[in-house]
Amino acid sequence: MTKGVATYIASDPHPGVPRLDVDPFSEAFLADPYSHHENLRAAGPVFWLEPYRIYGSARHAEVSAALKDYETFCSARGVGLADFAREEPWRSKSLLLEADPPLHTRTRGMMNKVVTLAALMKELPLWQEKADQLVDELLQRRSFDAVTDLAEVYPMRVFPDLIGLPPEGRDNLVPYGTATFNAFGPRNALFEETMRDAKDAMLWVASSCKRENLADEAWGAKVYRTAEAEDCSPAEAELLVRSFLTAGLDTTINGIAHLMLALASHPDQWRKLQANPSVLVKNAFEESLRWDSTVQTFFRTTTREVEFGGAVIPKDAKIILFLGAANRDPRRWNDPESFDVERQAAGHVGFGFGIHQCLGQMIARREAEAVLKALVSRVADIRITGATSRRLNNTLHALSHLPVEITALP
Ligand code: OVM
Repeated sequence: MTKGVATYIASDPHPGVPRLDVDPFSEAFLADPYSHHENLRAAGPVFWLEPYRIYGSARHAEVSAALKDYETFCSARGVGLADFAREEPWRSKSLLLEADPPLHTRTRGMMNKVVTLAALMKELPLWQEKADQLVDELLQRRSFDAVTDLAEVYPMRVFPDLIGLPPEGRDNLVPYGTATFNAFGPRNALFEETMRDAKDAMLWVASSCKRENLADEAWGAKVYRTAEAEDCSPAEAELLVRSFLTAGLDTTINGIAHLMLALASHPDQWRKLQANPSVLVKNAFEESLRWDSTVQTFFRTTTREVEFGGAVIPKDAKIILFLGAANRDPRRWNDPESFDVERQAAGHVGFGFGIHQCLGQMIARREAEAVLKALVSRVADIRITGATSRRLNNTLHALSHLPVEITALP
């Protein structure tokens, strides 16, 4: 293995594979991925991206099929551009995200005993109270930023306590998540910037995963206790806690941010939701994840030559899966560009699909639903009052600002 620069040059694709000169990590693409997706889907079920010499897929059928076939499309060689068989990973591999069976079966099985609906249910009254309180505060102000004053605030008020993280230094969580998600992409300016900015955050995260720094009754300590009973070592438990810290904040923050964007920009859907919240609150969040997927891309690596999407992909090839594009594939969804709270959004791949499907999806849903319930019972309407802005990330579709005004229900 060589550190840093990969010396490996992928062989040319088979003649039948469409070749695209598209860079999905360019600023233009990252700033507005949806305007580029149709070009990718139209190219074919599978294509070759010349700038990185990798395969890609952007249609729902193939993206789901690749995610489902974890034996052929493996994760242990990294779910970013770097192939861990040829390049040292920038941090020790995640025992969940960057693992295959049988290791993944053991670690995920253990974590499924920590992340349970029953355990989550105990948190919900407090989570709702906190969401209600936050929306009451925002109603006092009327005008606020739905990203910095809501989406970035609410998960920080519930998630770190759920894990039992040290009270000091929690503001390191988002920079650490941002860095990890940038690191799934190429070594571009975003990557370099993120690695410079997240040095302290990396140290804080490493120390916060240690048993002695986690509150006794919360989920971090529960990982260590469950690990003992389930054949995972304390060293593995420490790394598994890291997965919570990495994947738990920047994802939910942008999920809630896009939910707010969806509702604020679709007043008709907001009215539908208000007319029938008991049915539509759950659906609205699911649809917002389909409509704007926080995690836009993940990669897999082939473990054998495979016939896929009418092409032959060789062994040891990287393939980028465009989750956000699959979620708006017209072959799968009617009127895919429209945000419709009544749509059956199940089957979207915003949480992935198959054995790696998001471990924290219940947490994400309960957070978003608590916010949505607080809004629906208090707010008459949400109006966008200024320019929406984004921050670019190699993996996440992320918002930085969404100025809005809300008015109270009579
Ligand atoms: C992990 C991890 C990191 C980033 C994302 C993720 C979306 C998991 O460290 O396990 O899931």
